[in-house]
Amino acid sequence: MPEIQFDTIAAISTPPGEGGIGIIKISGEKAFNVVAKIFHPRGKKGFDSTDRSFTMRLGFIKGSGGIIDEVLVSFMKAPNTYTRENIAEINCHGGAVAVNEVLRLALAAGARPAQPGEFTKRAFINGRIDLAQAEAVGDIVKAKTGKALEKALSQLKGDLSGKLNKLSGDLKDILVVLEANIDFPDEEDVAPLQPQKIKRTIMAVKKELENLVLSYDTGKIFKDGVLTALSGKPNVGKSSILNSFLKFERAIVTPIPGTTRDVIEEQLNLDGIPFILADTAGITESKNLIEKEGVKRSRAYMDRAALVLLIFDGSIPFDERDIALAGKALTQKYIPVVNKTDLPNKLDTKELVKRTGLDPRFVNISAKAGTGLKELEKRMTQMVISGETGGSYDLMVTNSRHFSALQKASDELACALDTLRRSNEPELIAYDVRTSIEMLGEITGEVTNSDILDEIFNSFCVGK
Ligand SMILES: Nc1nc2c(ncn2[C@@H]2O[C@H](COP(=O)(O)OP(=O)(O)OP(=O)(O)O)[C@@H](O)[C@H]2O)c(=O)[nH]1
Ligand SMILES: [Mg+2]
Repeated sequence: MPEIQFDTIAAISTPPGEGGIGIIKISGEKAFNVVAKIFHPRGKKGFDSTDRSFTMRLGFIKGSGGIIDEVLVSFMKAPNTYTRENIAEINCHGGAVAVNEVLRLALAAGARPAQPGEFTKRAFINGRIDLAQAEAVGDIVKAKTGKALEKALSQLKGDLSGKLNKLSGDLKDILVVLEANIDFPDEEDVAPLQPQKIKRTIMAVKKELENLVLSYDTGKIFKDGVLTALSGKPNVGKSSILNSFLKFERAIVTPIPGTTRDVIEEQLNLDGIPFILADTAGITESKNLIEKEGVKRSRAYMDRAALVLLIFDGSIPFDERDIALAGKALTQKYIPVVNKTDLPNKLDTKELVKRTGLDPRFVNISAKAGTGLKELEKRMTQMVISGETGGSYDLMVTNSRHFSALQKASDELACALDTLRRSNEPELIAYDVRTSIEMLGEITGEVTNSDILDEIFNSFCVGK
């Protein structure tokens, strides 16, 4: 049971606006008392502590002005609930007015409005889930695609936490030996230091941490999307390609070079991987002030992008601008694309490759005829899955807080190995190993401070 007793909180847990149903969630020791004051069951009997947990009751919520809504209330008894406290969920018929009114009555009956993420925070503080799992709840709510959801669910299940606990356990085992040698260096029954064994364990743990650190680039992609720049000189068909991907006329398309001035970002879901497509101004030397600014932004997007679709116009010969763009793309992950293949070919791709060193695996498409797009989509997802825009991992770190803690934990172990190489001072090695364990503990919440907690839970929505 928790050491601190919390007050009873309430919030609307469904999204605002009209809906088939709206749920008010109430959690805390007095959750059932709060409900009893406003809920009038249809049958004879309400809910009392002798009733079984996970029971539902049909009835009415009444205020001073009469019936507000007909509702179903679920009663869940502590400690086998999300927050480990008593929870009541009032299922209204929906409609913003009824839901808000029921919440208002619950507050008048003794509950307090919940802070963002407060239900999940209680689940963490009351020991139902660890911190990494609590953060996964936030990710599940925000997941943009099936794959992002899959990663978040794996984290909620505790896959990451399990791994970290195992690694932390390995480090704790050697810490015990180190500390025994610090405290009782000459006692007979203290196992002597075995530097080789310690070194092996530290190296093995460090390798695993490094893998997790490396997985972050890919993990982030699944969560936030692959920023993909549509790049090319003016008029090659960048905006037309964006529109074909999206299957609606998002960007203005005209035969006039320099049509797109600003960057247009749209999300595209391919095989569960979120891509953020950025249609940019065609890159050229321009004297026009607006176009110039557009070109500047295009270049910046190209630099930032995780993937560049480098687009050429197949109906005209290449020029110096194409060559310059190819040179720029070479330092990045890119897919070379020839557009307008419905027109007679005038683009000498062989010569272009010779002049620039570009990857010769061009994808031929026609935004106008809609051909080749599937092939391009396949290449895009392959690049992510095969890890060309990141790696391929069983377990992925998707959270920047976890990433930086893992990085620090791994750095501490590098220090420990360094110390081991130079001397066998158990104090120094123990210090590094202990710090590394603390860093891992920060991820699961074993070691934590209230600032970190506030920061994490404040990013949640109210009612979660
Ligand atoms: N025949 C043919 N014409 C195309 C194709 N794709 C685009 N176009 C035409 O090429 C012209 C330019 O297309 P846009 O999509 O505006 O090109 P853009 O690269 O966005 O141009 P800027 O925004 O000016 O840089 C338009 O007239 C399009 O209709 C294609 O696959 N085949
Ligand atoms: Mg355009």
